[in-house]
Amino acid sequence: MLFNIPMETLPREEIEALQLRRLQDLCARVYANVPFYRKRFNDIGITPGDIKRLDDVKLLPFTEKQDMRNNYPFGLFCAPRENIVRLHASSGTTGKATVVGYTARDLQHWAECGARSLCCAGVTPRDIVHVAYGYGLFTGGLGAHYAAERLGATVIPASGGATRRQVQLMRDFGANVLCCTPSYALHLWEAGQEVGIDFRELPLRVGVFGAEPWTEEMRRDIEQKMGIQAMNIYGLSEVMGPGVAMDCLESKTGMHLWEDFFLPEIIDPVTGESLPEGEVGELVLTTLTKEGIPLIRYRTRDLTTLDYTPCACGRTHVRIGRLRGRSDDMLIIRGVNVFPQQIEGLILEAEGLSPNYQIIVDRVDNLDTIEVQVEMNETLFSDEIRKLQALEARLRKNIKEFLGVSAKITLLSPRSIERSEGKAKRIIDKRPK
Ligand code: DLL
Repeated sequence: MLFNIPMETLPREEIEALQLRRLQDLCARVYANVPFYRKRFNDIGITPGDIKRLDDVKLLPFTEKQDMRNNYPFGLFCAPRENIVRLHASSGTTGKATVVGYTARDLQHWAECGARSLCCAGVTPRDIVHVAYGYGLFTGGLGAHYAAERLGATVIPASGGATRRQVQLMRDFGANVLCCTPSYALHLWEAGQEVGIDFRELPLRVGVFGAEPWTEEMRRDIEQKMGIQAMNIYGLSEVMGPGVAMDCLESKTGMHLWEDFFLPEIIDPVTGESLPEGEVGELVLTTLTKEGIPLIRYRTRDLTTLDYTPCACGRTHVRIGRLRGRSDDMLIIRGVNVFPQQIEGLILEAEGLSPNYQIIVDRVDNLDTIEVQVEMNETLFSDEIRKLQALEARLRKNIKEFLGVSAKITLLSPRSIERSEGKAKRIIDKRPK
């Protein structure tokens, strides 16, 4: 089912014509209302009138998270403060928080993107949607909530925490859809095991999982454990929240990015040059309709690809590939680039290991070291020591062979790594800054 058939199947020329009109309007709006952008435009000698073709977006300067921080809290807002009806903010654990304001129309658009995204996952107005993303300044909870309401489904606003109770509520209320981070889905599954609830026997049919990096291996693991379709949803608070892009059931090979609202580009993260379709690079997004805090060429730091080939579902909007990681999450271990997801993939290929892991990076005698701590599942845990040692050696060998780094492997007993209610913390970097 599609939520907005005419828009989701708009032919490419029409999408691009709409994007150009909206881009021109956006440039005029920010030039008139946001001193930061006016100065940026003036500094490089362009005016909104210079945007004549869609490709002219490349004339415009990038916007970065630091620009939002430098203009904390409301400096980049493009609408009068009294027209802002909601604020969200990032946690701000490193530096100042980034603050995002939404007008009533922004919230309508966000709910539309979210409702389209839920439809991509096969969610219908008849479904009961359990939202276990955190509610609050984080966009996950309220984003999924309004998306499901817009669709006309029944929402259970559970938020994070009280995990065992949540599983009981899911059973009692007959939830069909679960929205949360993939790591929290596994935590819910474990809690189910503890209280004797088997997810495969519940009416739960689909998971709408995102907000953190995860692998195809993790998807298969969750699908098998819970007996559901595990779907990938992408979003970021600076740009909107969940629902910027979403997997569709028909292909599951990339997330449709709603191009009437966002103009995507892929660039080389080092040189800033545009990359052609299919090449991995940093996703850059321009918000075409946002009023509260529009962003021009926002550097997301997320690494992915663009795919304009037609999709089996009939939607014409571009697909972004599963995220390869954030450029700022990339570990450089003795000169070798490693993403946590690559390690996750190798862990989950090995039989007997669980998707609960942490990567500890340290520096000893001026050399970077890496330790992968990973929990065993119950079956492996009760196996003989010889088997455990063999598994440890195999994982070490695979990491060396495929990723080119020597890692220490530490197998932990089940449930020894602290569970998170939101985004899992995968990397502990102890290196001096
Ligand atoms: O995580 C918004 C969101 C909520 C998305 C619920 C999906 C579901 P932030 O806290 O600002 O917003 O974090 C955004 O999370 O730049 C990515 O690095 C990462 N991320 C989000 N979705 C995915 C995904 C929300 N599906 C940052 N796969 C983004 C991998 C993801 N990483």
